[in-house]
Amino acid sequence: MRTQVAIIGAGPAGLLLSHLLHLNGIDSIVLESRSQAEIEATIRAGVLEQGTMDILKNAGVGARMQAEGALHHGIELAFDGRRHRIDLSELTGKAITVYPQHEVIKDLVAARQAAQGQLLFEVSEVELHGIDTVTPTVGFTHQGAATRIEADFVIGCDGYHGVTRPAMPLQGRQDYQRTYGFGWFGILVESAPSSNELIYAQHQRGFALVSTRTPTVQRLYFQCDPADHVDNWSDDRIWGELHARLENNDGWRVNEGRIFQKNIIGMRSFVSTPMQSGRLFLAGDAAHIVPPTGAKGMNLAVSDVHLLAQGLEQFYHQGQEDRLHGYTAAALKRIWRAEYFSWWMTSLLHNFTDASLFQREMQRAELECVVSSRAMATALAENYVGAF
Ligand code: RFL
Ligand code: PHB
Repeated sequence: MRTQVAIIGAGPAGLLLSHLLHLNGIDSIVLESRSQAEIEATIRAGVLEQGTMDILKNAGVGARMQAEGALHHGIELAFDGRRHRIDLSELTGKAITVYPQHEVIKDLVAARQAAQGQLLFEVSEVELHGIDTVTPTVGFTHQGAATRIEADFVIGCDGYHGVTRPAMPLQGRQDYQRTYGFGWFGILVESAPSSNELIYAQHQRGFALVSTRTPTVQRLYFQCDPADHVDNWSDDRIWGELHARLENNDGWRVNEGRIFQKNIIGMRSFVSTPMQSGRLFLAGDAAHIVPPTGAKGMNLAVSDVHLLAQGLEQFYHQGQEDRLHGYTAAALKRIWRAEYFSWWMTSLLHNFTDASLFQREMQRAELECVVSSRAMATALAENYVGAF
């Protein structure tokens, strides 16, 4: 098989890149290790920045997002028994949209398939060769047959556990990493929304987050031990924990409902540089991870591939490579900003078991500053909506 751009991974990064290239007349093949049904059912992100919405809209894949996504103009921060609204739109002129990542995936898969794009599911044994030449190849197995793609470029969009980052030459690599001693317990619930806006709660029992998916499905999270197991958490125990962390005596309550999914996710900050070597480029979670507190991961994946698509377009249509050469530097500006914000939101809102009494007071004082100083609230809002 021969193509211009071989893309590994059909997450938001790989699918959007393939679609953006197609709009520019550039041919690609996407290789995905899971099935179409699986990628379209995996529950992950929910918050899209305005810039992400604009990219999806301009690429002609935003119709359902605009019709079904919910525009949110603010978020709430809860601590010390009180809730404080951060008015994102008033402070920044921008808003966010709550539209599930797997719906974005469905829209992108439909667009690629409608354009007869080559999207191969359930591939295995993906191997990269010759990335330091101008004719890299990708070997893989599909439907029992060993196959090979010859391409001009290979783009690693295969997430944190993929095969493309380990294929990068070790010389000159620098990884940056921070792990947190806690995770998030996430549930999906059949109920009406408990709140019109997302609630980020800091509590002595640990962080909790009220988010939403649709008018009838809600997404809730609470800080937990990353080594804990979902089987240790009965529905009653989960509701007890959420009520304790989210409610006070103002009468507001979290709506209970049938819990139909439970999972535990770890939290880490991670950046691997450079994001390119020869004809191999990395985008999205393959190159960097943020803890979910700032809701930035998918938005970063979208902005990476937006930059890459521009670089590849310049290469093919103008015969110039400076955008591709500058990809890592351009992408990292936004990535470090999002790493900083996600780390800061995580530090502001979670319980750190090793925190001293002094550090706990600093955390509370910082929360007070954020909700009482317009300047600090604006800084949070700008970072949250992605106005940078
Ligand atoms: P993905 O989505 O991980 O996709 C990678 C794809 O590559 C496939 N793959 C391979 N394919 C072929 N060969 C191989 N060897 C392969 N190895 C892997 C995988 O099967 C997969 O389909 O990476 P991508 O495209 O970079 O997208 C990143 C986002 O998915 C991620 O950053 C977000 O989900 C993070 N995130 C959030 N981001 C936001 O912007 N807003 C949010 O509100 C938000 N909430 C979240 C989140 C992530 C969460 N979890 C589960 C970590 C909430 C949660 C709970
Ligand atoms: C979600 O709805 O999954 C979600 C929302 C906000 C976050 C993280 C996840 O910060």
